[in-house]
Amino acid sequence: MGKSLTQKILEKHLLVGEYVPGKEIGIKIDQTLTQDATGTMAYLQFEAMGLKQVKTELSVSYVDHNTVQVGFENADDHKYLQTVAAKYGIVYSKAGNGICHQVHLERFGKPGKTLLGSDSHTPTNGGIGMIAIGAGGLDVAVAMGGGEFYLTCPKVYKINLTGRLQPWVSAKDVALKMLELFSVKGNVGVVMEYAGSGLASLTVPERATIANMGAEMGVTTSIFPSDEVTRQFLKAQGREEDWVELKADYDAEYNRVVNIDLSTLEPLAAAPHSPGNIVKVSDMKDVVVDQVIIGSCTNSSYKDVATAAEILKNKKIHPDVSFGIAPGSRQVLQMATRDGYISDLMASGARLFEAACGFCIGNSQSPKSKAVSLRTSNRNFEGRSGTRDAQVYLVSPEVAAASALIGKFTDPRTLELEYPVVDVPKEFLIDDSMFIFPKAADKNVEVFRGPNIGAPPVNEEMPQNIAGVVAIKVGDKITTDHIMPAGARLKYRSNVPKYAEFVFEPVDSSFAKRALEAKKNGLHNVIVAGESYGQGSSREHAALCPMYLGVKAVVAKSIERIHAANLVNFGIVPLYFKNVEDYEKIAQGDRIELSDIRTCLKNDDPVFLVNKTSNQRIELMYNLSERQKNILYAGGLLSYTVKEEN
Ligand code: MIC
Ligand code: SF4
Repeated sequence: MGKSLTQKILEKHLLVGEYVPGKEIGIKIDQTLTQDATGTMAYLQFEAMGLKQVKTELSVSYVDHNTVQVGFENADDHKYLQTVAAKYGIVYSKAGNGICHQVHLERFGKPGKTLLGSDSHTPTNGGIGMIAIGAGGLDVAVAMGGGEFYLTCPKVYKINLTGRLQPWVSAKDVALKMLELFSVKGNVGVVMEYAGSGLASLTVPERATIANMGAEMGVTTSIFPSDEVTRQFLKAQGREEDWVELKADYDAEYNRVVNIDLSTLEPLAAAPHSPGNIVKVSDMKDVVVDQVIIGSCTNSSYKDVATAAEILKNKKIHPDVSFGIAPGSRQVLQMATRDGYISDLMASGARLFEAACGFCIGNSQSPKSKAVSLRTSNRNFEGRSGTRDAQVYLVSPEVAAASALIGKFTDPRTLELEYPVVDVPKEFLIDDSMFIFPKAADKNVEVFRGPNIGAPPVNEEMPQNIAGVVAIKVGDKITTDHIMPAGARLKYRSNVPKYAEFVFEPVDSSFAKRALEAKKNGLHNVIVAGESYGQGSSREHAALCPMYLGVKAVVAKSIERIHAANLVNFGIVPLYFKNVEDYEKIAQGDRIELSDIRTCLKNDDPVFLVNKTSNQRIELMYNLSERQKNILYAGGLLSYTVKEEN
């Protein structure tokens, strides 16, 4: 029987376990990436583990999320990242060089290699034929030190693409179609592997857009073969030597095969407040639009910017629309400037933003109250834009530009305009001067630590009994943006005690105080949640800060992959209801006990939650490998790794 491309690459990198879907495996990581918002904690943990230098083929530290620099905190973080990179042999990408996933695709992504990134959109580089996975910063720190990365050996779905996209329909619409088909939950442990004759017409940046939004489905990653299109892209980036041909065997078997005829797709949008709420743009036509922004790691390539510019050339955007554009990288910005596209956009009334995440993470460009905001980014969770009652829709650059022009949601097929076809350039403009390449790991570099940078907190060992209180009960689809808001709070990422004050802020701003009070009184805190808890970002602060507040367990109907791994890494036990109806038997504030939980895990016995307030006994399940149990006993991966080293 033939092999999928996923299986081929994973088997080549297998260090622990066997390639059996559903079982835990440990793989070798060739490359890592971090970004500033997760990076400071990842490197603080790298240091705390006593690791001496990076052992990967390449590790890059990007500064792209928080470049606003209100107050000293961001700039201090940047300097810390720069000095720590120099000390341990990591490439540093300065603020202004672009968004990690876009820049990595341009300059470093290599077909057939593995990439682990402390950002959930790391799978973007699946567009160039990598197994690229998002994880918490601590897992990335371990991988940088040469440790294997553990994941559940995935099921592989084949997405067979045929046909060709019609004019005005683009890669974003494929990504949104996938979300319509698969939704934002229930895809844990799956890799989406793209194949079929339709691939030939999709460029690498378009493939990257599709792989990028796989993150919203909760899959492990998405991957495209490395073919002639990939070779052309790498050649244009001056890196043809990085190309190898990679594809699945013709007789490969998959867990599921789904066919998509590209020629049948139409412009789509994700309506508030979930990337999985898919609507047809043609059904939205009378909706007035207040803000439009093109950018983010999903849609900020040269083609995206150039296409918008071509649509808006010699026209003015609607006077009531605030329209902005954030190119994905300095390469895109420089080329679009050289080729006149930025000037066309400026002439149309666009605002130019830095090549960074910015608006996408909600730390700038928050729309007005109740605004309708059209964005080409990948997440429209409630409040993520920084405006609680804003209605954010996710759309393609084509829909964004057309709607900015008309002032209403606009199906671009209705514009009296020929579709501007923008090809991938034969040669990209290559200027690597905003990377700082390490000389060799230089032990003498003094690491800069501003006052905002604290040591990562270490947890105590797991108690024999978890006894305390249900600190909060939340519903379904709670994202990490609900648990640990970013936006204006981002600047506290390196200061856990301060950042912890904002845990669950968008849901219940009294949570942190309450939890800390209970902890002081010797009670353990437990979180009770519905389905798909911890969707979205990889931010480990959504586990680390609750840990700091004394949270010992999460009991949920289901938990998303990266978050479940982060909980274990910070010594919080992820538990599931055996019968989901039991969710109703617990209320916030109930006194509860999970007796002998340590022994239960050791003996593989079921865990029971005794609700002392209502006198009920609820059976819980867990899905933990022996390695994960040992991490939990130690109180988290940091203590576990330090213990193992000594
Ligand atoms: C996001 O898009 O939510 C982020 C901000 O990039 C996060 C990482 C973070 O919270 O720092 C992600 O996707 O993992
Ligand atoms: Fe940055 Fe937004 Fe991409 Fe996250 S999703 S990496 S915040 S651009």
